[in-house]
Formats: sequence, C-alpha cells, structure tokens
Amino acid sequence: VKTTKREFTILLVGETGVGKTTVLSLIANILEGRTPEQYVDFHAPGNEAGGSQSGSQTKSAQVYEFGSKNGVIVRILDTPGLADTRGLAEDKKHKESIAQEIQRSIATVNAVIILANGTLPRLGASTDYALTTLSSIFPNTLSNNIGIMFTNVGDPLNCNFEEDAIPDILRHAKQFLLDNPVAIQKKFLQQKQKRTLQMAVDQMQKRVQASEVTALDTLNQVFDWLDALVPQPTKEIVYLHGKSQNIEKNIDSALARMTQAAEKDRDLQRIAADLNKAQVVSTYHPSVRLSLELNVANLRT
Ligand SMILES: Nc1nc2c(ncn2[C@@H]2O[C@H](COP(=O)(O)OP(=O)(O)O)[C@@H](O)[C@H]2O)c(=O)[nH]1
Ligand SMILES: [Mg+2]
Repeated sequence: VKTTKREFTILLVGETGVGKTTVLSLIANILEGRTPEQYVDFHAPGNEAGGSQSGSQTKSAQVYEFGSKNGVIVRILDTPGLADTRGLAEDKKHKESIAQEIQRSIATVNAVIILANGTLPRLGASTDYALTTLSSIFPNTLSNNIGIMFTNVGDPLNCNFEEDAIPDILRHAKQFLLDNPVAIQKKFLQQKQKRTLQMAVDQMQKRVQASEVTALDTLNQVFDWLDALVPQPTKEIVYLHGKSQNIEKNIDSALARMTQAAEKDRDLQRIAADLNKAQVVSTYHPSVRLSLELNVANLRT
C-alpha cells in the first residue's frame, strides 16, 4: 500500500455479519505483508458477544491500531452493529458508546466507511436506521469523508446492490467493492477439509489468489481516496452528539408539557359537554350554569 500520509483513522460502520471484523483482519494481514496462506485470524480481544454466527457481534465501539513496516499507522474504530440482532432498543447505548470512544481516543477522523453486503439489492432496514442515527452524530463537514464499501463482491458484475437504494446521505459517497480474501481463504481451508462441494483444490486456490489481487487493488483505491481527504477534527462530532442529546432532552420535556396540556384539554371538553347538558337545566337553575361557566373560565387560564 503506497501512501503519502503517515496516519489514518477510519470509522467502520455496518450491521452485524456485513464483514467488519474480516476487514480489520484483512488490513492487519496486509500491513504485516502476509499472503493468504499466511493469514492469521484477527481477534478482537474480549469484545465479541459470542454465540452463533448470526448472533455473534461486537459489543462496544473499540479502537484498533495497526502499523505497517514502512511506518504507516492505521487506526480503526470498529463500531458495534448500530442496529443488530439485539434490537433497536440498544441503539441509544451504541450511539453513546461510539461518541464516547471517539472522544476518548481519536482527535481527527480521515474517513467513515459504511459497510454493506453487495450481494443484497438494498441496505437492511437496520442499516438505514443506523445511518439516520449516525447523521445525528456526524457533522456535515464529514460528509465528503464518507465511503461505502460493498462486501462479498469482487467486481461490479457480481454486485446486486441497486443504485437507487443508496440513502441520500450516501448519494455522493465514494464506492468500493471487496470480496474479502480473508473470508475466502477461511472457506477454502474448510472446503479442503470437508470436500462437500466439488471443486478441484488448485481451482479453489486460484480463486483465493484472484480475490487477493482484487482486494489489494481495492485497498489501494481506498488509500488513494484517504490520501486526498482533509482529516476532520472529532471535536465537532462530540459537540454535535452533546447537542443531539440536549435536543432529545428538550423533546422529552416538551412531550411531558404536551401531555399535561392534553389532560387539561380533556377536562375542559368534559366540562363543556356537561355545560351543554346543563343548559337545559340551567333555564331553571341559573346558579348551576354560572358555576359551570366559572369552572371553564378557570381551566382556560
Ligand atoms: N465471501 C465473503 N465472505 C465474507 C466477506 N466478508 C465477510 N465474510 C464472511 O461473513 C461472515 C461475517 O463476517 P464478520 O467479519 O464477522 O462480520 P461483522 O459482524 O460485521 O464483524 C464471516 O463468516 C466472514 O468470513 C466477503 O467479502 N466475502
Ligand atoms: Mg465483528
């Protein structure tokens, strides 16, 4: 990977299963100069919730730092699946966790990369939701620095993603395709063992090598893009997050006030109805009418 900058900080965002951890692993392995036969597993220490493949997820936002032999540092914030299998209820916590992690350990951000599965026609509802959540955390100044990476696809001919499914905030985002050789190498080793699907071993090996070549090309595109970007200070991100929390607080108290007002309104209507009924009676008992009218006048103030 050729680059003029020395340090890169990237936020990685995407649903569980989209390939975030595998991208981390690829970058770590590439920076270490490993070829597919030498790839080692990347473990996010103590930060995987465990369980089955679909249920396995990263618990909280976490920063990983990788160094290359020629002194390039790549810092990646692996964000939790903003809307993963644990449900939307945890999104607020994730948002907190991301903002806190950024505040704690990152001064500037070079880019945000949204991961999406390129074999699917559109983003999951949860990624859509996550993007909405993220747009409250990320300031407008960052919008140039957002990229979208389609995983599970090595070339545009395999990409099923429909252009019109790209949400507005990603409309101008730089796009990348990645069929991750770390995932493919892993599958190759499994298949070599099991041999359930028929494909010659050397054919499979060729397939792994081809995916490595394409992935290296993609990573070069990513770093060329990163090179040209103006890094964004995270002060703004943290400030905006504080602001969005304040807005939420304000909405809460406005809702409370509206509830009170609605209760008052209901009382008022009940009395007005009583008043209507009472009007008949009040021709005989003017004092009743007077007292009801006073009541209504009281409530109106
Ligand atoms: N073929 C292929 N498989 C992938 C790719 N990226 C991830 N996977 C596989 O998808 C599964 C989920 O990936 P993982 O990195 O754990 O997703 P995360 O939940 O976003 O961290 C794993 O079995 C990966 O090996 C890819 O680009 N191509
Ligand atoms: Mg993961």
